[in-house]
Amino acid sequence: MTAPFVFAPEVETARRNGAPVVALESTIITHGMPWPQNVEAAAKVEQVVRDAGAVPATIAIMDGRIHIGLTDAELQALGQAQDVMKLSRADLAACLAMGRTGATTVAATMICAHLAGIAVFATGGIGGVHRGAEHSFDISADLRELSETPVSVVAAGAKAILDLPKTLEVLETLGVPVITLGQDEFPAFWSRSSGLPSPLRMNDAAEIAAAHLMRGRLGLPGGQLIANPIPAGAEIARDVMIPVIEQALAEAEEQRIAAKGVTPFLLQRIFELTEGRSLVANIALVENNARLAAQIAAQIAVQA
Ligand code: PSU
Repeated sequence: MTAPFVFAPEVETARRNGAPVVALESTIITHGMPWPQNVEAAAKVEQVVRDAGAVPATIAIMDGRIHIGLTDAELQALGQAQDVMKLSRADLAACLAMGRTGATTVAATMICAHLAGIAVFATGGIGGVHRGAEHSFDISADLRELSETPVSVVAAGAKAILDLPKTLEVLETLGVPVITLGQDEFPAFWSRSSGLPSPLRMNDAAEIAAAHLMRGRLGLPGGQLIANPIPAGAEIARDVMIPVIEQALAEAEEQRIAAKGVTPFLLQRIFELTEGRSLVANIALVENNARLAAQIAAQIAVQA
C-alpha cells in the first residue's frame, strides 16, 4: 500500500505534463499567522507562483490524508480549524494513522513534497537553533531534514528569533548548502541584514537550479537552503527588530513557553509589539520567496 495522497486537480495536471510545481507549507497558515490574513496570504502566495509560471501545491494533512494542493474550501477550513497538529518528521505518520488533521512544518513539507516528486518549496523562514539551545536542546527538525531530503527550500533566511550563528554552524556540520541570492550577507527574515556572511552566494535561479541538479548527480542526500532577502521596501531594519525580539524572548521565558509552542508564541508577540508590521513584512517575504521558487522550479525543468 502506498502513502494516502490526494492531489489537487491543477497539481495532477502539472505532474502529468512535467510542468514546474512549487510546494508550499501549511504551518505558516495554522501556527504562523492569524486568521483571516493567513488564508488571504496563502491564496495570494499561490497566485504569485502561478503568475511566475509554476503550479502551487500547498501541502497539509486533512483527515488522515496527504493533500498536495488545497482547494479554496480546504484552505478556508484549514485556516480556521482548531486543534490542528503541528507536524514534523516525528509525528507525520502518526497523524496519518490516527486520521487527524495536521499542518506541515518545513521538515514535514519537504518529506511530502519529495514523495510527490516536487523539488522546490517556498516558505517564510526555516526553523533552526533556538537561543539558549545549550540548555534547552531546542533545535528544529527542519535542519536535519535539509540534510536528508533532496528539496531546495526558499526562505528569507532562518527566523531572526533564533540563534542565527549557531543555526549556520549546524547547517554546515550537516552538509547543507546555504545559498543567499544576490548579496554576501545571510538575511535575517524581517531584515535584509544579519551581520553574518552567507556561506555561498548565487545571483540567479539558473545557478541555483544547476546546483540542485548537480547534488543529485553526485548522489549527495539532502537539499539546499536558498536564502532570499526580503525586498528592501518591505523590510524592518535590524536595529528596530532586535529589541522587539528580545522582549518577546524574555516573555516566552517568563511564561515558560517550550517546545512546539515557542515559535508561534514569539511570532504572535512580535506581531503585537510591531503593531502588525511584522505580519506585513512576513507576507511580503513569503511572496518574494514564492516567485524565486517558481523560477528555480522552471529552471530545473529546463536543465534536467
Ligand atoms: N515561516 C514563517 N512562519 C512560520 C514558519 C515558517 O514565515 O510559522 C513555520 C515553519 O513551518 C517552520 C516552523 O518549519 O515555523 C518552525 O517551527 P519550530 O521552530 O518549532 O521548529
